[in-house]
Amino acid sequence: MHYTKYLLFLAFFLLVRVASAENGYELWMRYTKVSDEKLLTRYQELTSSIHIPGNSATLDVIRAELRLGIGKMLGKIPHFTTEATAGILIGQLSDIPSLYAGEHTSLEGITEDGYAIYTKEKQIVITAPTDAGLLYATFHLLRLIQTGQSLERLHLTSSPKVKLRLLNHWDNLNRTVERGYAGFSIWDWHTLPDYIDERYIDYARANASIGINGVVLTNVNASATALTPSYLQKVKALADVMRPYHIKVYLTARFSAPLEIGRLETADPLNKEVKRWWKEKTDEIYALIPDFGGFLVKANSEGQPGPQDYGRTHAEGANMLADVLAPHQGIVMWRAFVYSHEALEDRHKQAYNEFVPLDGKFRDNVLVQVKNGAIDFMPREPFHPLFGAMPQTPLMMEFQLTQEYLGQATHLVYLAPLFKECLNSDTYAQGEGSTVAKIVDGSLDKHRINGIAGVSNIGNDINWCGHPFAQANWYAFGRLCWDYDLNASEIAKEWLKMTFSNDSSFVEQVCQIMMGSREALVNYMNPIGLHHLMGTGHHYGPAPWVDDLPRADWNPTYYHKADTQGIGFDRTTSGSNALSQYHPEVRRKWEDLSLCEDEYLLWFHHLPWDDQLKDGHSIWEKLCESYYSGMQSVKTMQEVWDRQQNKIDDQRFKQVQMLLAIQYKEAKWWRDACLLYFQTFSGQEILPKHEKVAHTLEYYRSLHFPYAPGHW
Ligand code: GCW
Repeated sequence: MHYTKYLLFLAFFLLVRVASAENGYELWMRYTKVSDEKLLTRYQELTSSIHIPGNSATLDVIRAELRLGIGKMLGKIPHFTTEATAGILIGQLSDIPSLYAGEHTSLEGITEDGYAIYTKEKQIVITAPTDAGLLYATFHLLRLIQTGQSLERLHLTSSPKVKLRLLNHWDNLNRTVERGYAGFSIWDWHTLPDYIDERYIDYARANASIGINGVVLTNVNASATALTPSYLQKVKALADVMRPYHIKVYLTARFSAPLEIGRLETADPLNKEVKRWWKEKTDEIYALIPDFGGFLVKANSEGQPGPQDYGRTHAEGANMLADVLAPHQGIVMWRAFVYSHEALEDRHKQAYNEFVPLDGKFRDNVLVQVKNGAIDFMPREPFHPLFGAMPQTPLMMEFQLTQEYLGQATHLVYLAPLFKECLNSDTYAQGEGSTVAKIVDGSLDKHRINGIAGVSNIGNDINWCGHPFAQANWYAFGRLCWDYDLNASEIAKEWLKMTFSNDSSFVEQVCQIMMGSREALVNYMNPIGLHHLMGTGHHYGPAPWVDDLPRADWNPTYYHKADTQGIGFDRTTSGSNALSQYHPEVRRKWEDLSLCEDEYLLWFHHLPWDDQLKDGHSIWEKLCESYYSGMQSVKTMQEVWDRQQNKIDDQRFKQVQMLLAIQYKEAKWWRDACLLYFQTFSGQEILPKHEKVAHTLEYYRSLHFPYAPGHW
């Protein structure tokens, strides 16, 4: 008897725990039951029957998503009918009965992938020029329900601002992920093509829900094996999964593939045999995957092979591939992340120097893919000078979602403000208002193709991204590719509601944590324009003292240039003059110390320790204030988070709580290690009002992390 009671108690306990446990797998597509009774009844009335005329694989996934989403949120699976009078009508204009044509059904101004959702009398009508638009509209409708919004008198239209909205996976064929902090690759190459993991489908759903329409499956540090026949079968299997979700697959092309898997003696892009090899390879791919997207290429960068190995230019390499892809409507995304082994030039300048002379020389199915900043995805970088310098070439933006330099797996950092800061920057390429966004979306220079890529932060961790809040960066990336004018805090709120809870105090408070998180990290890692201070190889933790790597520009000391006189990289005319690569209005602002924002001071200037800033602080004081305030912000994040207990499930509450504790510890580590080190040059005290540092500089210098993740 006693034993039975115990079992009952245990069962009850487990039930409660399971009920309040969430592992994050469902991302922002949890579709939790609507709790507001009034709203629930109204939603149920409006969605009880749905008519979707027409047949296609995409329409099938729309039906499946509605069944799942509405079924879970409203407790009633909608009835799919062929009655034109159904509560919801979803179809391309040509499939919608003529009865519904009229003023509201005009798709004027709606571009490919766009859609309209409106109320006509008592019916919700969803229409679009393509099935893809209908799919995006369906997710929009579900989002309205998820976030508790009214479905009455809808009248909205939406079109993406950018055509190619891509994730770049830096996933290797052995399933390690370069700079991946969320486990191993989600692509299980070994069991493909026969075994289709449910996860591939959920991945496609998640991407479609935020408008992502392309996926580069493989690392830019590429393996030619991905192009061999047996791997292409695997790629085909993934392409088949993605297709109904309007997602194209792309591959990275290793430039030396003709040598490695083609048994040719050269990979010279002007060689006839080489051209033929790529043509046949490309035709082979398209025979399997008729809508294959194209190739992403990292060439002559960090030891990767490329056209320069044969005395050819980047344009000659890119064009050779572009020519074989063109008949299939494929594209080449050629990366501008290059810095030469020989050049002693400031690394900031090298991509510009190599690529600007090639403007106008690329085929029209080539995009040059440029990182947001000239160094490498630092917590804060000024925009890359290539934006605005190659008007005849479509420049594709490359952001990094995986947090290589932003706390990796354990720091809560919401990246939408970083993305927007770059996209909103004014290049002055054609006078005021020539923002990076207008260059990237092709509107400034009238380009036919345009795109944004994000280096994925996805792995096989149960919650996909490692940190529960890293999911927000995947989400916000997709939403901003669709419309970069969306507000970062609105996106955060939308994501919080769907991912955690509609509780308004939770959403408000946690949104504040998210919105301040990137600035906090900049302060405790890389304040006032410092950059590249991280540990060698794995890039984990602070190591500003490193000065012994084989290439000068791999060393943190190359970037901060601290000495007893001062600190910072002089990129003005008295230094590397990297500023000369920007348009005059931009250059003048950053050159002039009275105009340059504090955020970029040490990025562009080498300044004496006692130099006075606008706020009255000396450089040394400002460094101290920033490092201490960054760490203090993390403390505040923790306090705010602690108040959210019981507003969300225990499991994710505790996960984030533990991760914030790590973030706090690491913020302190960055602060102490950097200040102690820079103090050896400034010779000045850390003011007594500040908490004492925990260890000696020798201690911080002695730390080693042989198994830090992401370094393969
Ligand atoms: O950010 C650096 C990374 C490398 C990466 C390289 C690149 C894929 O440390 O791991 O390689 O940039 O973008 O090519």
